Parts: sequence; structure tokens; C-alpha cells
Amino acid sequence: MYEWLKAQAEEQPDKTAVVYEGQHLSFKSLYKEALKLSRHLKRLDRNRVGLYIGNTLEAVVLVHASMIAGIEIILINTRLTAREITVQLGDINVDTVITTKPFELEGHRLYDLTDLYELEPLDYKVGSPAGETTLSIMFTSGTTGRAKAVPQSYRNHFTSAKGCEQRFGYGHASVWMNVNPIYHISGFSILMRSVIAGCPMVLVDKFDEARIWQKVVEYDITHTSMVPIMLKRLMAHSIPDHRLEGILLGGAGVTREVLKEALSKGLPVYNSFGMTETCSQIVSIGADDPKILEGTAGRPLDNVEVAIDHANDGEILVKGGPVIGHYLNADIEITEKFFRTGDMGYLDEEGYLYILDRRKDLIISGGENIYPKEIEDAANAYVKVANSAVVKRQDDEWGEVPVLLVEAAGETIQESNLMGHLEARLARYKLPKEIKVVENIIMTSTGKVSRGQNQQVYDQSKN
Ligand code: S0N
Ligand code: AMP
Ligand code: MG
Ligand code: MG
Ligand code: MG
Repeated sequence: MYEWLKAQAEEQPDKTAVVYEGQHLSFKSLYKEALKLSRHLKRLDRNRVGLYIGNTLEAVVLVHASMIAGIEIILINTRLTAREITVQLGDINVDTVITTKPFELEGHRLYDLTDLYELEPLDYKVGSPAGETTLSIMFTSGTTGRAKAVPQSYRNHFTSAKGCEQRFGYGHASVWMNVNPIYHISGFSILMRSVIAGCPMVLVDKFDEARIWQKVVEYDITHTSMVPIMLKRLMAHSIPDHRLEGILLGGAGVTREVLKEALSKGLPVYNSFGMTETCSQIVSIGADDPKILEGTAGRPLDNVEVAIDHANDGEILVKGGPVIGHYLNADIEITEKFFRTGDMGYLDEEGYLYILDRRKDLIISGGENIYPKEIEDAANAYVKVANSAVVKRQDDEWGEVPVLLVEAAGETIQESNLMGHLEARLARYKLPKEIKVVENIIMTSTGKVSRGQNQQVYDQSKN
């Protein structure tokens, strides 16, 4: 039931499974390679390992090898600093990381593929995963500044892929292109969809609009996923003749202008709403539905239920096969039947979901999440900073970007020194695009940063 690669290797052995930079693997060779690598992986004697990988052929082999070996994989965001990664891995007791690109991490056992193949292969009996078995673990940042570990099961991935297949209309004759990082669910879900439906996946490791269009043509790509900034970059380029049937947009809100431009250029866009915790899109709408220009993220997939919690600011609640049942960090519990998204919105009379705002303090820059608290904690650790608050600014390029407001502890703050301090602690996409020294950071009566009031003061200072 969940041994998708083995099934494809038996049913369509010679069909292309993965393409990367001119290298191809059929389903049969992918299975053979993965099975072989799984024997070396078994020698590590670990039931959970971190993967520090790019969007490459060998990374796909490694993911499948881990699945065959029954090893849970932690998909590491390679944009994070070693310091941030160490905290995440420590939180779920992972001491072993496999890399397919250069990486240094003190205090962990690191193996690249050459190291792995040098380990004596272990003969073992391949098992069958149950639906509830954890396949992958991804971290998603949380309001407290501590990232939440999201375990995604075989059943979560399978039901997600099936729901997507139905809504997005791809099948075994389709060709997927994957330009989203495999370490995000946006990219990982494509790996799952391609092996579950038995269609090829063309991988792209570096977002370059000219090369992406070239590959869309060369491989007759029919389906792909993007965050809005990627689509904007692609539309700024001249568009060749293509066979695209679906471009799934997600990860952040997309403006009506971008959707209108895409439609006018004949691009088959789908808008969607989804999260790491829902194993990718759970609500979507296609270009053929006129409501796409009305600001809706669409209708729930057939295997998903959406409700609105009117007593809590209109928070969007979801449940269904693709939605996770718990977090791994022991003290973060999901106790209710519905999963709380932290986003706010409403459903219209036809059941279309509209996303209005967020209850959580999230900033999304180019599809990467930034929690204000992470930046504030890093800033407050700087001696010359007495207090700080992070607010957001709309940005033509990235969508939203963080702005850091700081209250000095007496001495003058040298912006470049503070930046240097932050750079050692935070991934580069989290670095504030602007630092502003203010008289006073506004706090709530309970002693927390008042995000709303600081935002208001900042917005007014710009007008
Ligand atoms: C947009 C991307 C590709 C930009 O990266 P690019 O151009 O490759 O940058 P680099 O050359 O690496 O660096 C150049 C400078 O830009 C900075 N930088 C890079 N990215 C960002 C960023 N996001 N924000 C701010 N700055 C950024 C670099 O740091 C560098 O600057 P300096 O020189 O100062 O270091 C890249 O950001 C990207 O890949 N973004 C997308 C990530 C993604 O996929 N996010 C989605 C996460 N959410 C989900 O997965 C859930 C929703 C979902 O499942 C989904 C989402 C989308 C589509 C479909 C689905 C689905 O439902 O299936
Ligand atoms: P992640 O935690 O990276 O999986 O990102 C999920 C979050 O992205 C959601 O909780 C939303 O806040 C945001 N998001 C995803 N899709 C949309 C959308 N269509 N409109 C607005 N925000 C979105
Ligand atoms: Mg999240
Ligand atoms: Mg670039
Ligand atoms: Mg301080």
C-alpha cells in the first residue's frame, strides 16, 4: 500500500522517474539504487537522521533509501545557520546528518554519500510501513521563537497526493517540475506525488528564470509548483510555447495583479492554501474558475474539512487525512479535533475560503517563514540593545520583509555591528531589511512586546 517506489519499479520499470541536469533514472534503477543505499544506511543504526540536501538526483535516491530502510528523515532548511540547525536537531535528539552538499556542524556525526557507501552494507529484511509511520519531519517556526517539529506520516503524504491528483488533474502521463526546495513540503510533496502517480519529476536546484523556461520546453513539463515570487520572476521573462497544464501557487498570498497577469498570459495557475502541518495544499482553485480573481484560495480538497472559529477572530480550522495529529516536541500538543492554522479567514456560501490575516506573528518573505520573536531574541542578546520589536513591511520583491525596531541600552548602536551580531545567529533571509532606533518599545500590560502597537507606530512614521 505505501511501498510506492517498489510498485512503480514493478509496474513501469523503464519509465523515467527523475531527471536532474541531464542525468536520468528510471523507476527500476531508482529502486535498485535506493535499495542498495538503504543497506549502507542501516549500518548507521539510527531510526532518525537529518538530511542536508539540494534538489539533486542523489538526494532523491537518499530519500527513497531512507524510506526503504524505515529511517525517519529530518529535512533541514539549508538556508539556516549551523547554530539554528543545532537547536532544531537537539530538540528531537538527532545526532546524525547525511549531506549531499558542503556543510560543517560541530557535535554531530556527518556523512556525505562517499562516506556512506564506504560503510559495510547490512543485509536486512525490508519492512512495510504502516499509515501512521512517520516518513518525514520538517521544522516550522513558532510564535515563541522555538521551531515546531512536524512529523508527516505515510498516510498524510498519500492522502495529500491523492487529493492533489484529483483537484490538480495530473496522472501517470504528466511530467512534474520541482523548483521548490525538497526540504520544504512544497518541494517534498512533488517527490511524493511523482512516485505515487508514477510520473517523472524534473528537478531544478537553483531558481533561474531563463533555465526554468528552457527546461519547461525541453521536458514537456505539464505540472509545477511555485511561491508567488517565482511566478513573478518567470513572467518578467519572455514566455516560450509550452505544455503547462497546472502551476500550483502557494506558501504565501498572491496578489490579484499577479493572478491577472498570469491569466492574461495564458498561464494555467492554481491558487492554494496549505501548510507544512497539512502536507501541502488543502484548499485550491484553478484558472478555469472565475472566482480565482475574487481573492479566494479556493475550495477544500475532497478529503479535507475546513471550519471557521468565530469565537477566536475567525481562525481557520482544518482536519482530514493530510493534516498531522501531533508535534514531536513533547510540550507542544494538538488536543482538538480540528487543527488550528493560526490564520484567519471566512468561507462564502459556496464553501470557498478567503484568507484575511494571521493570528500568529508570522512574516513570509519569498515563501520563507520568519517569526519576529526569533529576530528579537537575537537582537536582545546584543549588549547595546535594551529591547526590540520586529514589525513587517510590504515589499514589491519578497512580499513581506522584517524591520527591526531597537531601544538602545544607553550607548549609541552601530547598525553594522548589530547586523554582524545578527548574521552569526540568523539565516540570511531573516535579516531585517531595515533597523530603526526608537525611544521606546511598546509593551503590553503583561510585559510582552505589543506587536500591533509597534507596527502602528512604524506604519505612521512612514506616512
Ligand atoms: C524565491 C527563492 C528561489 C529565492 O532564492 P534565490 O533567488 O535562489 O536566492 P539565492 O540566490 O539563494 O540568494 C540571493 C539573495 O537572496 C536572499 N534570499 C533568498 N531567498 C530569500 C527569501 N525567501 N527572502 C529574503 N531573502 C532571500 C539570499 O539570502 C541572498 O541574499 P544575501 O546575498 O544577502 O545572502 C527562494 O527564497 C525559495 O526557494 N523560496 C521558496 C521556498 C518555498 O518553497 N516555500 C514554501 C514553504 N511553504 C510550504 O511548503 C507550504 C505550502 C505548500 O505546500 C506549497 C507552496 C508553494 C507551492 C505549492 C505548495 C503546495 O501546496 O504543494
Ligand atoms: P509553512 O508554515 O511554511 O508551511 O507556511 C504556511 C503558512 O503560509 C500558512 O499558515 C499561511 O500563514 C501562509 N499561507 C499559505 N498559503 C497562503 C495563502 N494562499 N494566502 C495567505 N497565506 C498563505
Ligand atoms: Mg508554519
Ligand atoms: Mg537568485
Ligand atoms: Mg541586550
